[in-house]
Amino acid sequence: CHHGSGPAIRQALEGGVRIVQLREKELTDRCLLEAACRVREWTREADSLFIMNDRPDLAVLAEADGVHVGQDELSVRDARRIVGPHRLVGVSTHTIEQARQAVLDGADYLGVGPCFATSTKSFDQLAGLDFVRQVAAEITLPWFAIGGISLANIPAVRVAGASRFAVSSAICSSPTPGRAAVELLDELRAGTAQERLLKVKQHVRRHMDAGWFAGASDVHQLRPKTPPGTVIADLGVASAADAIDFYESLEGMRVRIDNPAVVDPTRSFGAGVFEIGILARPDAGLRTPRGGIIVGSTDF
Ligand code: TZP
Repeated sequence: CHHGSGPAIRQALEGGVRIVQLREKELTDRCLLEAACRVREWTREADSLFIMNDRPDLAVLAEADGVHVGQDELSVRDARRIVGPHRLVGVSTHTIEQARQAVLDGADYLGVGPCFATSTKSFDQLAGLDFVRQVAAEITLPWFAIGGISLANIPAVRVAGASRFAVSSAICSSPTPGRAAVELLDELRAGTAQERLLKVKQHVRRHMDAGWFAGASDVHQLRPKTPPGTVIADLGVASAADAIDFYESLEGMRVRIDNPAVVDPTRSFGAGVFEIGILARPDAGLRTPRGGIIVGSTDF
């Protein structure tokens, strides 16, 4: 950390971070335990969890809430023998086989990554978002996407299925760790394209019989040109990145393919996305008994 880990941790806690993992590779055992005891105090004051990296023995001595091990550290079972049944044991996983094994070994949560290249830790292979998708489809334990996570790529990782994230450099390498933490948490709360799509779907389902809905968007004027059964999802004013994100999540849903979909982020990307929606992605899997449905952003 630019500031030593202390200030970054305290500022991150002030910013709203609710779990801190102490990961210090260079300290002597004695200094590491002292650091762990300090982090324990700060996290306790902030009503946050404290996880000790690598060292179940120090997790117990520092009264941490749990310990996190990697594939080269003590196994989940051996870590559990030291920390007991009431502390959390988390494990880093880089393949779906390791994730399955972690579940069998009785881990409480998983780290899943690296999602992106990172200088914080070296890896032979990049697990990437394919691994995130595999875990999202299969693993029901809590899990955290990790490795190169930043403000910019959180939406992509969420679309891949992650809802929890662990970061190091995005906070610790920031000149303003507290602000970085706030921005990351805001991004998490903002809601994903997937979640927005779900809202559209729920709305459409609730109004199946109504046939279609009109919103204020220009794109609604184009309705006569769309094939019957078209779903027009009016995103309101969205950034181009949001629109693409949303559009990609339509593809990611793999729902039943029946009807055309038009994604319309008004006043930002409108015409372009309209074309993509009509020409390249004629589906949303939403069947309407009578004609097209237009979902206006004011409707949900
Ligand atoms: N385990 C998998 S990736 C990683 C660890 C410890 C590094 C995460 O750090 P950063 O800086 O957020 O990429």
